[in-house]
This record gives sequence, C-alpha cells and structure tokens, in this order.
Amino acid sequence: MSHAIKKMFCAVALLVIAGCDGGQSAFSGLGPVSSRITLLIWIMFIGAALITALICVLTLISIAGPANWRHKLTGKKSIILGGIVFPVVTLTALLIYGFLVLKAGGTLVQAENPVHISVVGEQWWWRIIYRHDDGQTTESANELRIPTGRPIKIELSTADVIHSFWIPAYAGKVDMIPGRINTLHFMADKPGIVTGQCAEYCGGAHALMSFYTVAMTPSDYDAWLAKERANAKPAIDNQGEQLFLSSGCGGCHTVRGTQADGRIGPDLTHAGSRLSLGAGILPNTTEGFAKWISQHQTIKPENLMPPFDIFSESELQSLSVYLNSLE
Ligand code: HEC
Ligand SMILES: [Cu+2]
Repeated sequence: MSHAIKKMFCAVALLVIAGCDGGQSAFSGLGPVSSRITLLIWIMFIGAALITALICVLTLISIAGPANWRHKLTGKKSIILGGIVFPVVTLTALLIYGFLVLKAGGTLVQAENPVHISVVGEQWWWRIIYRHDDGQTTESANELRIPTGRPIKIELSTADVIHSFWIPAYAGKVDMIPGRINTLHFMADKPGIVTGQCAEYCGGAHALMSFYTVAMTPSDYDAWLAKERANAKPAIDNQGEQLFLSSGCGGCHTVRGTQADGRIGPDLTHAGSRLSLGAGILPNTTEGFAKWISQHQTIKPENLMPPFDIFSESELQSLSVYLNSLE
C-alpha cells in the first residue's frame, strides 16, 4: 500500500470508529427500548451485507461464469424466485418484525407512574418541561435530565414546524407534529451522558439543533430537580444582572426570581448549570456565553435571537459572568 492510500485508509477508519463512541449511536443500546432497536439494526446490517455479497457473486457468475450457470441465472425460474419471491418474503418478514419492535418499545416500559416530561421543538432549540407529581411544572431548555431505572414518558409537541426527537442511545425517533402530542417511552439503565439531535429537517439551523441527555441515579436526579425547580440565586455580579434586565433580554428569556419573564427563547434560570449553549453548540463557560451573545448569528446562522452588537468588552464580560453564575 502506498503511503497516501495508507493515510486515507487510516482517516476513513478513524471516522468510522469516531462514529461509534456511543454518544450518539443507535448501535449502543443503553436501555431496554433501544437494545431491541440495536438488535433490529444488526439483523438488517448483517442481512444487507450478506445479500450484497450474494448479488456480487451472482453478478460475477453472470459475467464470467461457465455457460450452463449463466443459462440457469437467466432462466424464468431464477427470475421469479430471486426477483419476486425472495424480496417479497424477506421484506414482509422484516416489516412485521419492525412493527413488533416498534410496538414493544412503547409497552415495554409503560408504567403507572412514569417520570413525566414534555419537550417542545422550537426553531432551533428544545423547550423542556418537567412535570412534578403535585401538578406543577418547571421549565428548562436544551438539556434533558432523567433518573436511571425508572420508566420515562416524554410528551412531544412543536411550537412551529415538524421536528423529530431522537436520542439514538435510548429510543427510536418520534416526530413532533403541529397540533399533535406524540408520546415516547424509554428507560435508561445506567448513569451517563449521551447526545440527541433533531432528525427532521426544520429549516435554517436544523443541523445545529442537538442536546445532551444526562441520566443520573434517582437520588442525584431528585436533588438536581429540586435545585432546578428553585428560583435563581440572587446575583453576585449585579452589573451583569442589570445589563440583562435593561437590554431587553428579559423580553424573550425567563430568569425565575427576577423581572425577566419572557417566553420566546430558552429559560435561563439555571442556564449556567447546563452542559452546552445554543442547543449543544457552544461549551457552557463564561467565554461560551460571551461568544453566544456577540457572535450567535455566525455560530448558529438564522437562529431567532436578534444580534446584539451593543455591548463593550467589559459589559459583555459582566453579562457572561452573570449568566454563567445562574447555576
Ligand atoms: C427576540 C427574542 C430574544 C431576545 C431579545 C434575546 N434572546 Fe437570547 N435567545 C432567543 C432565542 C430564540 C434563542 C434560541 C436560539 C437557538 O438556539 O436557536 C436564544 C438563546 C439564547 C441563549 C442560549 C440559551 C441556551 O439554552 O443555551 C442565551 C445564553 C441567550 N439567548 C442570551 C440572551 C441575552 C444575554 C440577551 C440580551 C442581550 C438575549 N438573549 C436576548 C431569543 C432572544
Ligand atoms: Cu430539525
């Protein structure tokens, strides 16, 4: 192998391996629902590979095989068996099996008292609403937190166009369709962090609409949820909070415990405690916030937050320190 080809081979191999790290892979079923999907994928993957190999062999025979083999291949019987019977039987079997997996996925973990969360797809971010046992709700955004070992029930809807909610490690895709609420059931086996992604083209920034899902032990989850439910702590950096309130941010964003009660953009009450900014796009750091506020239209083109070129370096810094302190 020449050097260049070796290099290319390595690059491709690396890409393939990188795609399998488990963070966003349907091959690494992390719960009872996705394990069944993973099995379906392997059956289809191996089946497709075998059929492709068979077709290659048949093609070679029909080009260069002995005359009597070639004659057999073009006979009526081979065409009916290979061209009609075989595909109809295998595809029908696969379809029925696929429907069974789909149906089992929902019923497998349905329970009397699931963890109940609503997710609303918005261009181009996720509104996440935790529904408490006492009927109250807590709103968050762009990050899903769930306890392990408990059935999760997610109600999916959309505020605008069709989106599709997909956490490959846990469950199949479910579309978010205007005027409808679709339900998704799944369960996480063990604590961990995986990513999810909008899986239905929904306009400009669709490719930049992802999110982290954090599975936590039930006690960690309860502690986290209590913290998430509480209002924001009073700001230490008052200048940052003042800038936030006086620049119009509160017209679109809520920070519970302050006057900011906008509902158009993501809830920022505990924005500093999330893993990412802008729906999985930037790291959640002071620099990340500064970058989002000053450059979000280049980082996530077409997103629906208006550009803000009004802040000086030091104002941007205070604003970012304030937002990052909202834990
Ligand atoms: C007109 C409404 C609007 C205004 C005003 C607005 N935003 Fe936004 N903001 C949005 C929307 C919509 C998003 C979601 C964008 C996306 O990810 O597609 C967003 C996203 C964000 C995010 C990322 C949130 C997350 O969950 O990761 C931050 C941080 C933010 N805005 C800060 C601000 C600050 C600071 C101001 C004031 C200087 C402000 N916004 C003003 C609408 C607005
Ligand atoms: Cu989308």
